[in-house]
Amino acid sequence: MSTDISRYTITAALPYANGPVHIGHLAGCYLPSDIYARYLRKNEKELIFVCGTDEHGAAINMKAKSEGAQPREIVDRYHEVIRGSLEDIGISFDIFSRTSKEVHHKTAQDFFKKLYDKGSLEEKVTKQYFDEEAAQFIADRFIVGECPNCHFNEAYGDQCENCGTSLSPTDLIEPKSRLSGAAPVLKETKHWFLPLDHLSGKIKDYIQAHENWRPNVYGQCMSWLDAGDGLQARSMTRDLDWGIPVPVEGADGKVLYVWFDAPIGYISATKELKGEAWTDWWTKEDTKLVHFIGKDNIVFHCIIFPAMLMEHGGFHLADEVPANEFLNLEGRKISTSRNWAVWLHEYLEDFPDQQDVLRYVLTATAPESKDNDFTWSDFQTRNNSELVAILGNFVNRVVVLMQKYYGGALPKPNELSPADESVLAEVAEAPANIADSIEKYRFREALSRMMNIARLGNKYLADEEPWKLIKTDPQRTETVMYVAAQVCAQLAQMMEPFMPFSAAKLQASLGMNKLSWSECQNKELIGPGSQISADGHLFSKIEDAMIERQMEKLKTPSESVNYSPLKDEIQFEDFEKLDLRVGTIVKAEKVKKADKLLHLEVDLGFETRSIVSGIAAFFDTEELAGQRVSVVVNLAPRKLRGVVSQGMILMAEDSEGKLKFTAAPEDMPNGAVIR
Ligand code: B3M
Ligand code: ZN
Repeated sequence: MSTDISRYTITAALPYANGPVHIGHLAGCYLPSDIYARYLRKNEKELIFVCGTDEHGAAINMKAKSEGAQPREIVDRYHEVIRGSLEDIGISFDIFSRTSKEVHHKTAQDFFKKLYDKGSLEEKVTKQYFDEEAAQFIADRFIVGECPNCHFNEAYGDQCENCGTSLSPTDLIEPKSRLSGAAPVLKETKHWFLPLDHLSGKIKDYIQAHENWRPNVYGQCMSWLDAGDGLQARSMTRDLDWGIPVPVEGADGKVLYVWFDAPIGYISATKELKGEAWTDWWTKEDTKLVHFIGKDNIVFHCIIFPAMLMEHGGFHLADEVPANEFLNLEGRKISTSRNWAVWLHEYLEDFPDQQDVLRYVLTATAPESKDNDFTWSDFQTRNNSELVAILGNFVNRVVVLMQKYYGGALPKPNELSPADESVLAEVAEAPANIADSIEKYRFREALSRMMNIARLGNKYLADEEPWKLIKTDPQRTETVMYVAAQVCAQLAQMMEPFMPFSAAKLQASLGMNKLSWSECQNKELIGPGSQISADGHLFSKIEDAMIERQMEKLKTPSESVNYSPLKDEIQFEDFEKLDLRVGTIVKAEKVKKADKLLHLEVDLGFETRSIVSGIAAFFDTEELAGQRVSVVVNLAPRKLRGVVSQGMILMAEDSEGKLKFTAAPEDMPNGAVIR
């Protein structure tokens, strides 16, 4: 551990207050950051561990629209759900704030004003996408389209979550509004841009000074910096009615871009926590600033936020950004909209008092260097064959034998054998080995090293067999039980960062207090005469039935499914304007230079129509001849990539974005009216 660090500022990504948190969020940043914070506290370091809910931006608006609610109602609900569930799983924030607070609004506005007054922001009138049906500008998560970089077809207007690339809405191929589904039009609007292009030299110097960062982080940043046209200026304001008002003249109806205000949330939360002394934690060079995030947040924490801080001046930039990759669930990407997730609040209900099991499994399988997969069967196996069979079994045997032979009172050791000395030496070395891993943000490795203490204890008991020894050599047995108790005591201490609930329980059973990390670097952690209680039970077997129930839950949507937002109410007369007919596709071919479009010939009975449809990603042209379809036949003709389309095929879109035909029954003739 570096000696010239006076204090640590630890941040964990602010979860959007648009829904509950799931195991992906935990594995991504909340667990690793908590392990690190608990480790530093045990090392008696001065630190703050800050987080809170991210309450602006399209994510909140979309959720509000989908429920016909106001954004304020959404953020109030989910701030509480998230705060409570993270607290209940033991994430030990020093503050869990929220960006809708006045202190944050003021901090973010002052920050923006400083950049504005310095002339750091470029005021530009540009063309932005406008949803004519929803009558509002759309950006960020309001707009989706094909990513020009990896061709993921659900990329957002500000970022592709699949490849992490930061985007502008006009980069998207075939963008569409998530409010109305319509293709947006470009309209002029004024915004203030952070000139990342002019700042890229300074940003590159900053990144290159951190070659020690995890390869996935360093590599990602360098690839953006070295990409063809390099960094682009990015708008730091939006045309939205929910967010932090832009504090300058001529900005009515405009708010700060959520990714401008959100990272400043770490600073405003520090102000709440530390008052005027907040500057120690954000401006001093002897502060170590560590951002814990998921990989989709790298561009914002390593490029944009540092650029903002540089431009503002006076700030200390992040020293470490140990971003995790993604956690998948049963082999598939976790998806809130498809309810393919294990929700933290539901886990806590289904597995009461088993917080540490989830903490253990998610740390043991953490996606630290590559995406990883959570399966319920692995969860059960790790609990039953690692926590119960290795750690729990060892502790229980020591506690039971201590009761049986000595009524719980730890005996004085007699002469130590070489085997005893070796075990005690390993007990004393364990904290340094675990610290080495944690200091390198290798929490999986650190956890494994902690578990090795239990393996050491099991082997020692198996080798020494005190249950036999007691009959022939009670003196030797006293020494063996004393040594085994030291192993147990070290486990009780070293479990703390990873499994705080079980650590507290075991410390209580052993009649010991929390020790500092340095106090744990000893061969005797619990002295002769200590009273050890009879309760050594830490973990319970998880039965198949519990796992089957979880698998069942994955198959049934719950309230967490996000349905597409309802459109505004219309009159019957509006509907009557539509002319819908039955048709049959007679021919299909790809449209040149448009990955998603097919050019179809559709037999409508009374004529054959040419129609262009965005279904290429879901169907091969050869399979479409003869497909029955429902067609809107009185749409004004449109030219798409040079091909005239005289109508629209009606498709149903499921929560995964997959398209399926809404076809009429086979015996209904082409041209029949659909009403
Ligand atoms: N609210 C979380 C996300 O992108 C985002 C993090 C903000 S950290 C300042 O899912
Ligand atoms: Zn992409």
